[in-house]
Amino acid sequence: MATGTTLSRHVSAEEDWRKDAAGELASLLEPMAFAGKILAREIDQAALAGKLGLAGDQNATGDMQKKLDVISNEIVMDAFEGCSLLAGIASEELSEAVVMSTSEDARYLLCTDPLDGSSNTDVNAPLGTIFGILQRSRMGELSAEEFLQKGSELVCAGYVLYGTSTVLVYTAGSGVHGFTLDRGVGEFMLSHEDIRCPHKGTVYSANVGRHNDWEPGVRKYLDHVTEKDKPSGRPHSLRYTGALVADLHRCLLDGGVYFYPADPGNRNGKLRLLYECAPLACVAEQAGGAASTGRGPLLDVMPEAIHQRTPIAIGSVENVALYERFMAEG
Ligand code: AFP
Repeated sequence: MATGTTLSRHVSAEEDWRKDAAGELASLLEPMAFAGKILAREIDQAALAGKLGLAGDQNATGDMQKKLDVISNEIVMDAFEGCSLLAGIASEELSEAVVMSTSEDARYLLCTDPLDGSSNTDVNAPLGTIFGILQRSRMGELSAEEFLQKGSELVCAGYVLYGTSTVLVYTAGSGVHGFTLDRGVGEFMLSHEDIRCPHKGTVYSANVGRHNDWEPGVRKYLDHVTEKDKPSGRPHSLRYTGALVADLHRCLLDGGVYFYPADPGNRNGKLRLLYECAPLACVAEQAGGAASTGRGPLLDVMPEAIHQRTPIAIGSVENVALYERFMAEG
């Protein structure tokens, strides 16, 4: 196609998403794409607009908020104002889920980390936005419990990666597709159709500075991947950006694994289940990859609280399976 394929053109072609939902996918993805375009501009200009540094408050889970954390949350919420399909939003930056539309059409829920990788905001390193869309199990007044669904219930999930280019990646259950922002026309253009995660890779992403706090099985996994063994392609290479979205994107395209295990300071892991790990696990599995808590499929975990944390290993099937084997052996 001479002009390329825009996100909206691709989504409308994917409208067999659910027979009774014609047009709903577009109505849910467009606001997220718009938020991604605005955020790409805000991040690009933040240093010139005095928007770097700390905001001065903590978020719901005790993280010190950066100015861009607050701005990102506002941009995502503004983008969905007036979206009659969205009943509510659960966000890393909000202590409680917020009601959006009370329309009888409001059958969907958004779980989001508006800015993943906040430690990178002031050093021009990668950042991301993570989103997952659930369906309501009932209508009427919204309750927080409606967000507590397994990742396997997600009907749409994805991320925006603000890196050397800005890329939006999503799945609605029919594969994983990537769109690169063409700033000249202000459109996300199809650039990575049907992303397939390599079955195995030779890259791992982890905060190895914490390895002394890791349980024995994880330490043995690290020893294994750093051993010299040319036939099996070891030692593997460490790539760790400080933004899960960026490290996962690499795994999806080149193969490899990202892991953030539990440690004494993070007994249930650091990453949040509902709006970080579950949406990315949905994307990874749809791309032919895998996502685990280290002891079982991450998409099977039933959340008990909106800001619940979980250990995670996500990426190529073989790398995740090997990580699980080392954890099982202890
Ligand atoms: P922030 O958004 O608070 O920077 O956390 C980012 C993140 O959730 C994930 O994107 C990174 O891979 C991981 O945490 C970095 O955590 P460490 O700084 O403990 O390695």
